[in-house]
Amino acid sequence: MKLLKAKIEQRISSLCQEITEIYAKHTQQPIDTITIKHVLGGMRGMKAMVCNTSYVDPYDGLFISGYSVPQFEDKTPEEIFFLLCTGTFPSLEEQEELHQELQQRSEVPSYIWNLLRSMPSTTHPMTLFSMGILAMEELSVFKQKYLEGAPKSDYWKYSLEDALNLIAKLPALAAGVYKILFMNGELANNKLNLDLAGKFTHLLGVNNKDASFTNLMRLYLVLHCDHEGGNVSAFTARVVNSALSNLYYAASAGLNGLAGPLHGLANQTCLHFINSIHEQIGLDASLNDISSFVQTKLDSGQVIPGYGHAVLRETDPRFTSFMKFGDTYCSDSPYFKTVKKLYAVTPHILEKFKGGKISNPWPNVDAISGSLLYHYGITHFDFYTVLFGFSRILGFCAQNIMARGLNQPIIRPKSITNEQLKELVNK
Ligand code: FCX
Repeated sequence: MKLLKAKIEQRISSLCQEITEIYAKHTQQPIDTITIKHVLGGMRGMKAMVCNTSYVDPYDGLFISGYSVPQFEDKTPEEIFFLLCTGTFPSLEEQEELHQELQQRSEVPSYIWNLLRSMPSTTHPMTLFSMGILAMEELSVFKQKYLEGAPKSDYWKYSLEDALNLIAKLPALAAGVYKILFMNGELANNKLNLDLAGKFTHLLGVNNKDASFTNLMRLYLVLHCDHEGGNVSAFTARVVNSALSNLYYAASAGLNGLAGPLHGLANQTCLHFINSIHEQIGLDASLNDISSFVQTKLDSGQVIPGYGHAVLRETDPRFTSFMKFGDTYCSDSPYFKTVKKLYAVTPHILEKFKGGKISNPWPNVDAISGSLLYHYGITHFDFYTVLFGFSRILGFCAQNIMARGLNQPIIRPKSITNEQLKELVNK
């Protein structure tokens, strides 16, 4: 992986230089004010870390190295991983090198399958996926090199090794989890020379003759790859890796955060929500019926999954990107149609809810992704978060390769007690 390594090295060197200059001249310069709202409100919005892989604008959504969603939605997950790590799209030669690297590293050790098969069949797919990654931790090159006394300046190189080894195995691991839990458990040939999305759909064996399904998976893996540094899963992965726990530990931990219903699990919950509409009202529910359904859920204290966001203040461009795909390939799907109806009514209801307390009434990516997967025959909703996780690991890896390259220290914010808080506000 000579070419990828050289590009990352270049980027690290230039980012390091910038950071060194900023640090030397402005060490004590305030860039934000920490208020009580930040301290008691999940630190949302507080500028407290650097992340160069991506940035989320409240209105224009995700940017990867300056490229907005419409500018990268037609790329492959491999190209996006390259972009996250290096800040540039790969040349054809760089793409080929990365493809070969991933192809060579794709075999999942057999003990992982034994482990996953030994779990109760009621285990959540995300648990198996996270366990599988955690159990591969013994393969960590970083861990080995650290024990051998590798210099700090080389840490990112071993993180890169771990990243490639891990990412290469994700199609087989994710498809294997699905097959073990929902099919006959027999695993297909993982040796075929395919890209990440193609390999996943081939190994999954659901609808894999339909090229548009593989295209959907490509888009899915691209759109969920990263969402700057402060979201629950990426931040968790960063914190864990900052203790120099290797990328397998960090990715597994990040996935455990992604598994929450306020974060990645929302895509599963959205499908349950749509199903309840279909069961209680019917496939052809009118906009009025859907409005009443949403209002009733809100009145009973429930969250409307797929709507709202901690950072975004407009319709998530990732939602829009999936909408374009749905209009082209899934326009007859009752699930997709209900997503569109929900989009027509929900923001107006949320805007008024609790006297306008909701910061963002617009849909996020989770409001639509599952309806497209369902259309292509992935009907086990609880698997959807695994696919979110598969994609988000690209971001975890890139963020932590950068963090090690920039020699970022262990993350350790200070907590205070109520007593101390009272003293501070009464000063
Ligand atoms: N339905 C009902 N109430 C909602 C809501 C929704 N979709 N979104 C926000 N609210 C409520 C909050 O619960 C809060 O009420 P409270 O003060 O009584 O507790 C109030 O509105 C203000 O919250 P707000 O500041 O707008 O939002 P937060 O930053 O606190 O929370 C999330 C952001 C994403 C957690 C919230 O909007 C939510 O729960 N959405 C539904 C779940 C979801 O779609 N999650 C996926 C998000 C994302 F895309 C991802 O991480 O994958």
